[in-house]
Amino acid sequence: TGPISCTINVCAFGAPLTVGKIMALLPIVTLPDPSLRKISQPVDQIDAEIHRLLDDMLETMYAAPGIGLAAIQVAVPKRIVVIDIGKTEEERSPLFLINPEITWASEELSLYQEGCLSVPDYYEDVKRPATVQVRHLNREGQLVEFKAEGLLATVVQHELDHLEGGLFIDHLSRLKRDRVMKKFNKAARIDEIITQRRREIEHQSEEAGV
Ligand code: GNR
Ligand code: NI
Repeated sequence: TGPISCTINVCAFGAPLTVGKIMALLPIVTLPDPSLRKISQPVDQIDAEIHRLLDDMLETMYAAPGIGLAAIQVAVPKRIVVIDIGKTEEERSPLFLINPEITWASEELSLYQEGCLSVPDYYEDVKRPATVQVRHLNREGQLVEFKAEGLLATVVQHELDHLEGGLFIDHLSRLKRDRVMKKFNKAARIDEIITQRRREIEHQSEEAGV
């Protein structure tokens, strides 16, 4: 998953020039990785490195595919979120939230079936405030506010949970949460056994001189 560059020959004689952004797909951290429980730190300066991270996160989210992504999900413990709930490529309108805060939440609740790229193939209903007021820095570093309702309100809250080390399964009953954790712990154990066995086999064939 190296960087993807777009090289366009803009001059018939000169050397090819790389035009546009060079972007990378970042690996997504999944359960039971304990780093998902870290508290993310505020961004103090929105520089080129942050812009690069925002672009890479957006590409990673679209490729997954997902409608939201917090930086901690790509192993960066910073208070950064990207969201795009557009259903088609034409409807795309990415939101970049830096140091986001919920300044108001409605008493009215709404129920959505949630999923998470860090909890693959598991979906469950979660009840959250139906409408929220969100304050954040945008890509340009301006302090802005917007009101979110419907699916957007749910996704914003799901992402802000990630910044505190939270996951949507924390909103479920202990029984359901334990069942999910157990499934992912077991999958990780089996994965570890397979990896170890593969190393042994590679080691043996090296010794045999194959
Ligand atoms: O892609 C995602 N879909 C989704 C659906 C319902 C509620 C929340 C989400 S967010 C999720 C991507 C993700 O894991 N973001 O952290
Ligand atoms: Ni998530």
